Amino acid sequence: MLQTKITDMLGLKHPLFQGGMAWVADAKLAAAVSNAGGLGLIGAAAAPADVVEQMILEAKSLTDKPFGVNVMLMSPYAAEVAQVCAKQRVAVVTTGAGNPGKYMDMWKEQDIKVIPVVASASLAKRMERAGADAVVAEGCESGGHIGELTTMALVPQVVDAVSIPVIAAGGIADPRGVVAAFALGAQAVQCGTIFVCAQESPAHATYKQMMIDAKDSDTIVTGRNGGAPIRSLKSKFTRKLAKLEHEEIPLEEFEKMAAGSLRKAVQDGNVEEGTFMAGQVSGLVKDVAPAQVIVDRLMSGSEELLKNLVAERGIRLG
Ligand code: TUI
Repeated sequence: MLQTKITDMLGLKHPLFQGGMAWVADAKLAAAVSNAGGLGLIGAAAAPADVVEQMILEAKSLTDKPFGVNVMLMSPYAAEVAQVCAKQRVAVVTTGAGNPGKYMDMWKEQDIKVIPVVASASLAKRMERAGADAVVAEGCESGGHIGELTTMALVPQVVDAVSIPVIAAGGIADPRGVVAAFALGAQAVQCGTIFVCAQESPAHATYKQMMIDAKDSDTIVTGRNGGAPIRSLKSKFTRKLAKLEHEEIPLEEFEKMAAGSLRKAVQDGNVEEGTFMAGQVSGLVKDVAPAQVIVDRLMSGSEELLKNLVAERGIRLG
């Protein structure tokens, strides 16, 4: 068993979070990951507060293990969702796409562990000062909304900037990535892309197959001009978005096209108008498997690799 400051803090079997992916990370997926010993997260994304509350209640009915909610701070419902998390006293809140400072006291009052996702060391420091229990340092290899720095550059600089534990995210989909994250100073990892292909994930069969078929360079970043860059699988639609962006069409027109495209990908498998968010490790995803199998493969492989790293890699010391 791999135990760290994060497994101690949250009472987890494994130092593994599942990403709070928009439309994908529902109650069933989060509960399945928590039941497998990781930390399942419900992705609130842009859902209204009552929908998020229903998902929390459903997850509570499916697991007695800790799970969390990811609050997407660019959502028009972020304030109400933040309140629902406090009311339901979820074990953990993670946040993305912004600064959760104004909600921190409310969550801490309910004994919720608050773990903001950061894309820079400076935000990590601000979050520590505001009372965060840990931070997720997410590199731009990730799917979805991303910052500028890679995981390899970001994680050690965040580790040096704060005293709270750091969870590494972005570009991690197998034991090699997990062990590398520990070497960078992380106390746990967060994986999103591999869980899109969990059997329990509600992602459309087309989305799962696209992920399995994807190779290393099959993701693309769109939306850099609008200030919310999104990494997703290359498709006719995302190539068109990228081209229009290059031609500098008005921002409103671009946003009109992008709006709703996440839902169309996950629920409808619509390749004409969908944005299939995915990380650069899509090429490492080989099959659809139960969450329990994904977690077990990742964590038992990581234990083995950590024990045998030097020998397995043919490295000679001294
Ligand atoms: O949030 C994510 N990934 C996401 S959110 C999402 S849904 C969405 N839809 C449309 C537009 C935007 C998002 C899909 N994927 N990851 C965590 C993350 N947070 N990555 C980067 C950041 C981040 C970036 C800048 C956090 C804070 C920040 O600056 C805040 C500040 O005030 O300094």
